[in-house]
Amino acid sequence: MDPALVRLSKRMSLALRHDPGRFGLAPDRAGWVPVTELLAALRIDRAEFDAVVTGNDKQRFAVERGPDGVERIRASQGHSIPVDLGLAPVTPPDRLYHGTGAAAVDSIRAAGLHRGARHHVHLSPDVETARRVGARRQGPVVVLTVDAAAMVRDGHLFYRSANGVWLTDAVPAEYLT
Ligand code: HQG
Repeated sequence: MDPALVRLSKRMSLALRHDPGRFGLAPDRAGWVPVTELLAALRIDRAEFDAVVTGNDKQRFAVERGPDGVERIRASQGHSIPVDLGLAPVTPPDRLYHGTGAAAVDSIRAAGLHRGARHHVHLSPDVETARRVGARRQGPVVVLTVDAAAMVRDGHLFYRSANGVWLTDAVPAEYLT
């Protein structure tokens, strides 16, 4: 994606996931904001907006018409503001993956995966995606394997965001290799 669109995608993520108040926005309980309000708040036009939403490498944003007929947008995952995405638990594949920086691995092996500032721990369906997520960190990337089948057997719940990211509350260390 063109660097200007990447910058705009990051501003949209900030506005929809982390700090809507800074832009004068007030997402509803499920995280939706009317598209016209977002355009006005970010002072962007519809063409730029469409380019980010459709050209997004990860399909981070969902756009739809709400029950009132108003077109709305939300981030499909990754919020730190309180939102209820309304996702139903789903059975994951037997194995999921988490990419991270080598510097975090000792701590993760001791304490398991924590959600940090986000609502959930984010897991990837394949090694390649996990590697890309981990590459956002400094230094060498480590991909950890999560025994999702064992977690399901032990009663842990999993959700899948609209853009295919697997979410769970926490991954205790015993399920990681
Ligand atoms: C690490 C991007 C030490 C964890 C990606 C990660 C993803 C620990 C960091 C989405 C730890 C949190 C989420 C522990 C976890 N000790 N470090 N016990 N437990 N960590 O960004 O999974 O571009 O909140 O390994 O594609 O990296 O935003 O999570 O490195 O889907 O759409 O703490 O963000 O999506 O970092 O990435 P993050 P993440 P977007």
